Amino acid sequence: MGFDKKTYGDALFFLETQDNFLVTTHQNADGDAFGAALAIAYFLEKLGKRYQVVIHDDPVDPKYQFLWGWDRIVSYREMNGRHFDASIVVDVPAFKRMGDTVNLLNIPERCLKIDHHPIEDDFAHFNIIDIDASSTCNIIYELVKESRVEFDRTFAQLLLCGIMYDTGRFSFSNTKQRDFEIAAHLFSFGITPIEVSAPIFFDHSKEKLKVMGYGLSHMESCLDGKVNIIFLPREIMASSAAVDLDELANYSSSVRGGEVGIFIREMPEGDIKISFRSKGKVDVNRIARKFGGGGHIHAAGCRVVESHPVIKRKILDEVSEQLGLFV
Ligand SMILES: [Mn+2]
Repeated sequence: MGFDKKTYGDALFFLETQDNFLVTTHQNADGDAFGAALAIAYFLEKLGKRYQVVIHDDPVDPKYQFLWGWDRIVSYREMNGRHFDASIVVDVPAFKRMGDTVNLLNIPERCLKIDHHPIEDDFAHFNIIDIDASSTCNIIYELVKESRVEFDRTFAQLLLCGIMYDTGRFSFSNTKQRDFEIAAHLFSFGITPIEVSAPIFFDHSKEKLKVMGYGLSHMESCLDGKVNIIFLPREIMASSAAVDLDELANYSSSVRGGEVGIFIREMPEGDIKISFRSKGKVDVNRIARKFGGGGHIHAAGCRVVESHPVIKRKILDEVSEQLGLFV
């Protein structure tokens, strides 16, 4: 599914004619979320518009402080009921994924959503969705390209952050030739790959590495090794809730002979967060959606209020049903 230039034109018209923007993204913001939100902020700055980047997370993940504009992001808690005239929501497939910042979207008809996930609920009045795009930053690249604003080193840093994060440094199954074309252009502004990849992929707190070690050493194999599960119980999560542990999901699906990796976390809030990864035979988006979440065929997630053994059983039933179709 692609879309024509008219759609970009409509989005650019919206950006040019509105002012006092809220820019927001999903909770537990990741590299694409930060890159996309800040690239939009930078674009608005170039257009001479007023804006504020607000995210649910508190504190904001310091891992991304190398990015332009990081110090301008505020948590929802710091907002004190500020009013906005228009909203731009990036990388958010479903309303509830925004966390508390949904409370700031008071004018739905002046809400522009830019995303590369399949739509789960149609909360925005105006959508730019391209599910073929590897990241939301790809779509913003195309948008800026259609505008009167010139690319520069700052755009390059922000957009490459999202593209490199969501493609796993140009290696995940979603990676396309277009990503390399965009990257080649963006790298021409003098930024180097390591400037972006080092803070995102090669910089970990000792606390995080120890939790990852716990998760890996307690990994469980099910369905004849086709499914590998990493589980972090509440007592481990209590000390590491703010740590970005998403890499453990990738490790769970990297086990030789496995088809699906599942990463289950008992959250301090009382519910359970589940991340799915698939090598391709199993559509984990389908499974995540059954439990109120979503994502892509290869990577998806959900949050449920159930006990760990119960939800594990239900998920394994879903996976074995899908694998049965392919065995
Ligand atoms: Mn994304």
